[in-house]
Amino acid sequence: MTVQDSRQKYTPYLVAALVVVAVLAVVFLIIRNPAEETTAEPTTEAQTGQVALSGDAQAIAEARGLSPDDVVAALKTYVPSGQPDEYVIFSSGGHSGQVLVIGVPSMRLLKVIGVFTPEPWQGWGYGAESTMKVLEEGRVNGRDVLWADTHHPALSETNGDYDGDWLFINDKANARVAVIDLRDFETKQIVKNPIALNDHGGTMVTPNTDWVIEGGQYAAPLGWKYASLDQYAEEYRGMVTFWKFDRESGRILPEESFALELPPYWQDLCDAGKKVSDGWVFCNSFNTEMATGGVEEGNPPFEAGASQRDMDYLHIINLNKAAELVAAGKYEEVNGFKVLPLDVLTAEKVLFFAPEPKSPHGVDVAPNGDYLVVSGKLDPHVTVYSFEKIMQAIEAGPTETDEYGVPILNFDDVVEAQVEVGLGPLHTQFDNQGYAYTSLFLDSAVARWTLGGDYAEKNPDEPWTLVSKIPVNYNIGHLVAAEGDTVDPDGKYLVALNKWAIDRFVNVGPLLPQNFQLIDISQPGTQMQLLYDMPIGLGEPHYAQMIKADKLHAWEVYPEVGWDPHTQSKSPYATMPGEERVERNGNTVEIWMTAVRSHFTPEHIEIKKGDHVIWHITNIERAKDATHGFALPGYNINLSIEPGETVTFEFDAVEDGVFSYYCTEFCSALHLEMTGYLLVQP
Ligand code: RUQ
Ligand code: CUA
Repeated sequence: MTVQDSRQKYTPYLVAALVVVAVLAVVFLIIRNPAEETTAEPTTEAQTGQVALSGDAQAIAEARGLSPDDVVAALKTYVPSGQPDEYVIFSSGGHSGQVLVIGVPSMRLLKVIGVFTPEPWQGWGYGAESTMKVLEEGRVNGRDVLWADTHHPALSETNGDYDGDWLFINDKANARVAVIDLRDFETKQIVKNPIALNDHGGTMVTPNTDWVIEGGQYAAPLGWKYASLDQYAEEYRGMVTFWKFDRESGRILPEESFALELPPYWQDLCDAGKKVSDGWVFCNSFNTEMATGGVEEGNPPFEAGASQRDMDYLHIINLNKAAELVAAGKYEEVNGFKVLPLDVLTAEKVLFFAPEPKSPHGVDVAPNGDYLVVSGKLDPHVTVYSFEKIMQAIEAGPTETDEYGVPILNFDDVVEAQVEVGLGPLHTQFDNQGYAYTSLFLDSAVARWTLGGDYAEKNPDEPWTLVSKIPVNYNIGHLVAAEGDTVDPDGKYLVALNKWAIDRFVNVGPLLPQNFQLIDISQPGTQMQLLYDMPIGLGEPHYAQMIKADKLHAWEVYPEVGWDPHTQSKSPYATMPGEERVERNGNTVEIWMTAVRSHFTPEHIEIKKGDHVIWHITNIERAKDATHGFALPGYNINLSIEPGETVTFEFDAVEDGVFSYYCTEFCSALHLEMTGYLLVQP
């Protein structure tokens, strides 16, 4: 069949299918939301016309019942074997306490990075000292907390753009922040917030990653102290913490970090200013009612008590000024951590409020740093603040304060625009065409709307207007566009992070996966196309960031044989072939071992019950992907030793017997033979 024949044969089917799709789309939209304008357009002929299917492909499409739109979506997401994806998503793993790494547009899961929770494949938290140290840093009051509610990952930035070096993520449940090194995609540090037990508005970074922001959530006395709820206004406080990040050491420096004491409103998400607003930080808040719940005592329940007022407060923070005050010693210490007290913040003009409607959630700074977008969960608008107007209002001197003396700017003085986008707006991302995208939780949709100001030059639509909406399935929380929160967004792709999947996948019982939906946003106007559904079956991710894959520069193997990933330098315990040995010193036995396809050296280790064992294993391989595992049954030791890595673990030989250790990665044809005996004499 010639191309011409196949086109001719395909055309009637195409036209029929287009009609059916168009009718179905209209019917669906009418049923779903009769009051709303039809905004999701069927794919145009021009788009589908690009696909000339061969006879085989057409037969497959017909047999599988795929519409022309489906075929286009498949072509846009398919990445052939051996080809890498164009973008990479770093997503929170939700309750799993981990980070998910996903390729775009294929939506292939590339890795689950062990962060707050032990992860067996990576040997994360099963004896390897470098991993145990990090998890121990995450202890809360001396107690192991081996899960987390991870919310917001933040890639490190240089001049407001992702640089592919580091990743940060917070644990909402226990107010912790983790640092991941993107040279080896391993977690290097966990810091526990010394003044708060939970957080939410973390992590976000300032444009050069000098500070990692961790905003609070549920107010409590700072420093994990007790105070009765009757004392809420006096004793309970909110907070935002600024963690100092040091690129050189790859660590957060707690001794150079500090927090702000804030009124006991529930601070929510934050974002760092950029370009014109560099040096400022914005956090939204709710429950400025200071509701304390207690339905059982006849009080309004939290959800009502915290939603009475029409306005809450956008927090506007002069971070540079705050850092100067800390340097000048104007702080107090809470649990050994520097905290700038509220009265200092007000006296020194570090903190301002702007009213924000109604149970706000999320504040997102536009690419040029000139506008801030706030969504009110119970308000169908997004409210856009002008940074310039905020500065003018601060300059003019606000006349009102809240009961803690924090100056309140006049709403009308600082608002640039309000755009009606739909029900339950939450979070906003940006693209390179002058559009903003807001997730609509209640509508289960993504709204595309136009920015005004300088962005208006980029597209023909009226500034500050809703352009179109695309339905998503279902109950979207965050959304992520390619580099969509940087100074230079890419557009192209957007992923909706949907909380509910309902009917999208095979029934796997009452606990359903979440649903990541990939959307093509490359075409202007009303043409957004849903491309792909990816189920997430290990926790509820919150936020994610999407980086151009070529900005990442991870190692293929560790730089030198004998590498310690924790210090990112050569380990003092690096063991080269010929240096393998077992040394006894009193009842301490120290083992220097190598691993290579397909043996461990030594293969026999004989010790006595009661010995203390210090064991080093170096994977001397230089070949890409030549990872060896190491399992020591009975002692809960499980390692992943990547090419070049040296791992150390210790244990007391409290049990006698015969323990066959073995490699847990199918590394070679003789992998099953990669084993040895630890003999513990009674
Ligand atoms: S938020 S609930 Cu990022 Cu919408 Cu945590
Ligand atoms: Cu090494 Cu299997």
